[in-house]
Amino acid sequence: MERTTLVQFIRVQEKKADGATGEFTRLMNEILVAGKIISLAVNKAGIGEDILGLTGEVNVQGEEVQKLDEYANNTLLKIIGQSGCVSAIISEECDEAIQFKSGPGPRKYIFAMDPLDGSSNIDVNVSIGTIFSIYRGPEGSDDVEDDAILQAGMNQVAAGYIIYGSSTMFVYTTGQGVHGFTLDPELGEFFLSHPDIKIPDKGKQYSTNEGNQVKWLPEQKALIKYFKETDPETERPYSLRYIGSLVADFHRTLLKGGLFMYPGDQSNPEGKLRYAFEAAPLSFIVETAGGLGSTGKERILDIRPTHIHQRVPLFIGSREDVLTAEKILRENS
Ligand code: AHM
Ligand code: MG
Repeated sequence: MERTTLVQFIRVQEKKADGATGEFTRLMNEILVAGKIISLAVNKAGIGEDILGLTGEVNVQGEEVQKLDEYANNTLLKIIGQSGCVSAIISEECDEAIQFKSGPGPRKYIFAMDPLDGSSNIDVNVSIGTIFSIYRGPEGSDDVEDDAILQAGMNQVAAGYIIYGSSTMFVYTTGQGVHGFTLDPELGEFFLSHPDIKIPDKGKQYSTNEGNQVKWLPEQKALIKYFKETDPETERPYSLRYIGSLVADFHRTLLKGGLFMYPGDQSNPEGKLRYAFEAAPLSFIVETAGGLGSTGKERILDIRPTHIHQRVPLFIGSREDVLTAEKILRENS
């Protein structure tokens, strides 16, 4: 059977694009190399490699840094930074934007990443992932202004994630379909396994950390109550599925449909998840697949962040389920 590799797929897509210079293909190739290196490290965590556990440091978010977090961050920074394709990288693990002022290539793009999301799950063999997002930057500029770094999600050129699960998958979009590739561990190549993914218009599952209920606002409590009620016409009650690893929860929601939520609450009105590293890239993917990404009040992709580590409430998934959530939240607030 003839199989399409990720490299072949990206090359063919680029050929179809008007005015393509090959720069984007080069950047994507670098991401997939970094993805393979991180995948290998995740698979080997715990055997011989000294990369399981905590580094003893606390990151900019105030969370304990896992060794694998640091490893993934350094791997991506090095490979993408040296590629000559980017003028700046913003990372969930780095306080400030990192600028690349010299080196080969036109440094056309700005790269945003959560190098290893769901890191509290590393030590317990639960799926984790890398999330990335690509914006166009000011070409050849030596100083990338905040304006170029903090762009609205709808300006994304591409977004994707790599899930390190029972298999490793690379899922990405440039706005022309969402495509998934599975890593063949023997060949070390990603092969097209999920072409043109479409999220079901409505699902039967909701996904949230219900342990936070006591802190939730009344409208969020009303929404969860709705999903638990019995109504055969709307296929309720919904099932609850929550892994606590965003890439894994999102991947399931994308393939099966339903609604993932990380709402704001009394102590954290903006919720937990970050706009640039989590909400915006996953919203670009879900919208391209036919779903929606919302704060509960407005479209995620329309927001222009004001700082790199800005957080935002997130309601993401099947179109009908997100619209239902917006309606119930509105009616109860
Ligand atoms: P991280 O980026 O520090 O790994 O944190 C984000 C993770 C997401 O993967 C997940 O959706 C969320 O935190 C889970 O949070 P909680 O433990 O509050 O349910
Ligand atoms: Mg994260």
